[in-house]
Amino acid sequence: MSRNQTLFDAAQRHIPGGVNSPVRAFGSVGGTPRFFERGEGAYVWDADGKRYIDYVGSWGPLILGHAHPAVIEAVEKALRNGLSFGAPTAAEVDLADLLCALLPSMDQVRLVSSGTEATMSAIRLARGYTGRDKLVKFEGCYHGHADSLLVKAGSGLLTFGNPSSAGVPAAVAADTLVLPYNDVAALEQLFAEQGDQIAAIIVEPIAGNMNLVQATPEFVAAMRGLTERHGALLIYDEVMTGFRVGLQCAQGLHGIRPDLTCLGKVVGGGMPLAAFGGRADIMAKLAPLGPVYQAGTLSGNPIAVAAGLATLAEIAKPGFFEQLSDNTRALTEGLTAAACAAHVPFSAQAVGGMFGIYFCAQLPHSYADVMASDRTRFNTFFHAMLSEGVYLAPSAFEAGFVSARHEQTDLETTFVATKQALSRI
Ligand code: HOZ
Repeated sequence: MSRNQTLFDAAQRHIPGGVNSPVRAFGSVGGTPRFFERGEGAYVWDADGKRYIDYVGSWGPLILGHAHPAVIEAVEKALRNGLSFGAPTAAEVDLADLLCALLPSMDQVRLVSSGTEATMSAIRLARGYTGRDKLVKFEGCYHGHADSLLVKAGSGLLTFGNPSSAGVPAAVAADTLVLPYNDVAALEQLFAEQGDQIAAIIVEPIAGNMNLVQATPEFVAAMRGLTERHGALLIYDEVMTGFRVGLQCAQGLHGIRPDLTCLGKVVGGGMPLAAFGGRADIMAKLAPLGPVYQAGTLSGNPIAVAAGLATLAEIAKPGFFEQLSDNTRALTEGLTAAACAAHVPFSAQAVGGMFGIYFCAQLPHSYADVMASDRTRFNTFFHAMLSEGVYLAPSAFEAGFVSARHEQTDLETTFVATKQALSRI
């Protein structure tokens, strides 16, 4: 028996489903999750010693690849001074300054430990600031696992075919208004009817939890215009897109200023660190300045801050995103060409270091479009790629990620694997 299987069997004894986060269980693709022992650059090695080209990158944080020397050095240096103080440190001031310098929409920022904490806190802050309860989110967008956000959500919920979670009180869910992504008319109608009760829109500006779906310019303009007109806030959940699609994140690409922004993944360089921030008058409502409470023992943890600062220093170097974007685009173009040659209905797109692949001929614009893609084909493809040594996200509903350490040879190996895999579906 493979060591991955032995470990998975053992894991299920004391860990629900054998995993500490549901998508890892291979629930929608079937088979045995890989237990990883090591990562270096673009590669990971599983418990059986098999090497994979990794297009998951810990679900996005590892934009510099695994074990980047500058990040490891910064972490080792910080480690020697102690793991946590539960008190302010100079490095977290540096990180806050840097984030506010990089994002024109951000006057102030608070560091937290996970993307879920960031979105949950931003929503509480939006409600506290506006004095309103209702929240607008979009079908297939995933904003972490806080109660009010687990309504028609993406990511792991979709792998089990159920976009909403049990255990969310009906009264809480009732304040979450869910609309189709990219549907301007539905958004206008909702604001016309209930605009004075809406605290905020929260959106993944480039959705990465129902595979990758881009917001149209019309949709972005409608979200900004309607929130402004109705006194609601616009929250950009850039946990996935932040410093992944560009140095000014998705909001830089869209050319707009959200009122609040949530960051995670890349900002922590692979360590548990996230952030939310925005306009000074809104952030002033946060404790200890204002009445909206939010706290965390490990918030601004010095080791995580060191990893985040080291990562941001690397990605801020001239040409970084040009190179990463070129590589990611070359990947999606190569995959598309292979699928075309194999006469398999397929489409793909890339934004910065993030990509989506779909077993359908047209790029999706909504949750419904993504659900219409051929998931059976994806599952067969996923396993064929895995056996060829290419690790894709184990779900048709997750975006993929390329790191700065993926080289031309890795792409070429991926294309050869793709050809093999497509011949089996
Ligand atoms: N929320 C992540 C995918 N969008 C999954 C995280 C994990 O399983 O580690």
